[in-house]
Amino acid sequence: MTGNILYSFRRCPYAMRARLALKISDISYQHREIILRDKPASMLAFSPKGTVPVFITQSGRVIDESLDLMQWALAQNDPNNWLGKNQAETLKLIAGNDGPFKHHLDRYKYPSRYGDVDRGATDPEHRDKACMIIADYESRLRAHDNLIGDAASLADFAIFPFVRQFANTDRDWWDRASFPKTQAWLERHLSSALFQSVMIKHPLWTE
Ligand SMILES: N[C@@H](CCC(=O)N[C@@H](CS)C(=O)NCC(=O)O)C(=O)O
Repeated sequence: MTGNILYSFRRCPYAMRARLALKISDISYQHREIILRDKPASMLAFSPKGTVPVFITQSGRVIDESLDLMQWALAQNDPNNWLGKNQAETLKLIAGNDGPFKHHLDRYKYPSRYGDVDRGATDPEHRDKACMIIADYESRLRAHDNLIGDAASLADFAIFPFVRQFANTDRDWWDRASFPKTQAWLERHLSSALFQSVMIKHPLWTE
């Protein structure tokens, strides 16, 4: 093994959060862009569960959970002190995102995949349930510029890629929703040079 390797998919929010942490910690790697319906055999050999991101360190360690990868990268180098915030609170917020928020997001976005074939293009019931979590973000963002205090930290970078997906599911609805602080927070992160830099397009990697 000569260097770090990342298997990634541009539009995957888990891969986005991993790329954000790898970028801020200035860890270099070979980027292997994949598509989910045709995963490379080498990726599945490293991590049979078949989800992105998958990172292989130059010493051969496989990290195939996005949050583990963020924490691994920031443990090497954390110039903006993303890890410096209340850890218990951070992990609670991320668990709420990866659990209930993602659950409702998937069902809001793809009702027919979850058996709710009568629901139409999007499912407002699951949107409402996701909004209960957004309402918590909104009250936090009324008090501070970011989810845990004024400075952006691990929680913000782990979560905003999912709020992005939620917002993009029905952009007109999101633009009219009354979450002014969360809307502004999302826009700030989306327009940052950091986010732009991890969204550049890579050609598909082939074995
Ligand atoms: N718990 C994993 C979840 C990663 C995940 O589910 N990624 C999605 C793409 S956004 C995936 O690879 N799904 C597999 C597939 O669609 O075949 C993590 O945090 O890394």
